[in-house]
Amino acid sequence: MLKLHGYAVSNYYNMVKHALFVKGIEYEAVTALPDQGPEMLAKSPMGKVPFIETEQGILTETNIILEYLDEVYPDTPLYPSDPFEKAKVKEVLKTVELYIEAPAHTLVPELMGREKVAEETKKTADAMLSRGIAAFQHHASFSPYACGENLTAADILIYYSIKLAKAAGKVVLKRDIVTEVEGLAELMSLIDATDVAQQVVAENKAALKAM
Ligand SMILES: N[C@@H](CCC(=O)N[C@@H](CS)C(=O)NCC(=O)O)C(=O)O
Repeated sequence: MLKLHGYAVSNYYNMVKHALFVKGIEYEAVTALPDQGPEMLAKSPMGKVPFIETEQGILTETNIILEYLDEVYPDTPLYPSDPFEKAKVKEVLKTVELYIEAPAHTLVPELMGREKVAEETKKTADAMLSRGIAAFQHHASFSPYACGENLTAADILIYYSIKLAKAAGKVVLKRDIVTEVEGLAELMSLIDATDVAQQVVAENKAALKAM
C-alpha cells in the first residue's frame, strides 16, 4: 500500500493528505519529521516532508506527488485533461507556492513566537507577497475554484499555503492577504466547508497542540 511520510503539522503534508482523501486512495501514514540525518536523507535528500513510498520507490516534492497520484489514480481528477488547462492549473499552483507561500514561510519563526524576523527579511517578504498576490489575482478565475468549476491540485495547494500566509501576514506584517485577492475568501470558505478539509485541519490542530 502507498505510504505517506510526514506529520500533520506540515502544510505540505496536509496538501498530499487532502488529495489522497479527495481521491479516496487508501494509504498508510508513517510519521516522519524533517531531519538532516543520513537515514532521512537517503529517503528524502532535502530532509523535507512529505514524501511518498510507492512500489516503485520514493517520490518527494508535493506538486510532483500530486501529479503522480493523479496519473496513477485517475478517479476524481485534480488536473484537467486538456494540456493548456492543465498547464494553467500548474501555473497558479507554482505562483502561489513560489511567490506567496515561500515569502510567507520566511516569517514563520516570528509567527510561531520562536524569534523576531529581521526587518530586512520582512521588507523582502512584504514586497514579494505584493507581487505574488497580483500575479495570483491575474491567473486565478475563482469561478468558484481557482481554475474553473472543479477542484484542482491548485486549490489544494492554495488552501494550505494561504492559511499559513494569512496567519504570517496578519501577525508579522499586519496585513490580511486574503482580503487583498478578490474571490479568495469565498474559495477558502468553499473548501473549509468540506468534510475532507475539516478532517485534515482538525488533525493539524491536534498535532500543533501536542507539539
Ligand atoms: N518543496 C517541498 C517543501 C516541503 C517542505 O518545506 N516541508 C517542510 C515541512 S512543511 C519541511 O520539511 N521543512 C524542513 C526543511 O525545510 O528543512 C514540497 O513541495 O514538498
